[in-house]
Amino acid sequence: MAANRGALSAAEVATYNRQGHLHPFTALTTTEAAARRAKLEDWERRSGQDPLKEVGLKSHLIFTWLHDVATHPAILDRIESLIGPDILIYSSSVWAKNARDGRFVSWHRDSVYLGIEPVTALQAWVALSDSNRENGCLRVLSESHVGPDIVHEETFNPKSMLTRGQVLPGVDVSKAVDVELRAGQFSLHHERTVHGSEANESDDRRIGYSILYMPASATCSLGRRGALLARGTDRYGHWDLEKPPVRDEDPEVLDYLTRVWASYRDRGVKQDAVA
Ligand SMILES: O=C(O)CCC(=O)C(=O)O
Repeated sequence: MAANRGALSAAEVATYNRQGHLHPFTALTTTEAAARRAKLEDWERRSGQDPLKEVGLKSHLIFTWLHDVATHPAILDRIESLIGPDILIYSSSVWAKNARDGRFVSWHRDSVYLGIEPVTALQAWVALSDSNRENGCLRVLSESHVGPDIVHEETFNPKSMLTRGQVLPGVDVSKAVDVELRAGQFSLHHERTVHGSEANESDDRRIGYSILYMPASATCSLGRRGALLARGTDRYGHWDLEKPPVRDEDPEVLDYLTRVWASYRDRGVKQDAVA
């Protein structure tokens, strides 16, 4: 069996369990991150679309160059240290803020929408541009993953990147941490960790790619769902296994995703913070 070269140390695992987040780690070289950004921007030019809105649910099934990132050994090795060797990817999304476009992500908790049981899923956030305080980097609230359950209020603020403009009134931000990353680096946070980001006040874009991982043993309380086996074996059969992309924007995959999306909507179930 291949060595798990990027495994977390026992101290890092303890820190993750205590804080609910961990960074920075490196997955891509600066050149590799720039190549992903160029491909994304080429797609944006050709399609005229926002990747979060149009291909936001499972971007790793649509683009081979995002599937490569989502299944990168440097990320999966860390994920394996936290949830074991049998790893599923449920969703992945590109979060691109343009220079000074005023868009932000209010504080929210993803687990509220996911229905993954037990609540062990976690997200990697991979920087495809440098990401810092000025350009609206990801922010996390330390230790919020062990905090009480919370209810989002929906504001539908057009500047919010969350479709319903969810907010958490009165959230205590005294333990907020700026997740500053260079292009190619990534962070990890637990699905219960409250997170968000402020507007991009810089002259360049801020682009991140977030991927949601869970153990193959997890179930979904919202019904039968699809997921991609990223590493290990699925001995449980709780999820419909999705296929890795063989080419970009495969019409069959796009059709599959349209059907998935419609089935989620039909049930009137809020699947995700961006749904
Ligand atoms: O990229 C951001 O600023 C926020 C990302 C986020 O909220 C998420 O991945 O769930």
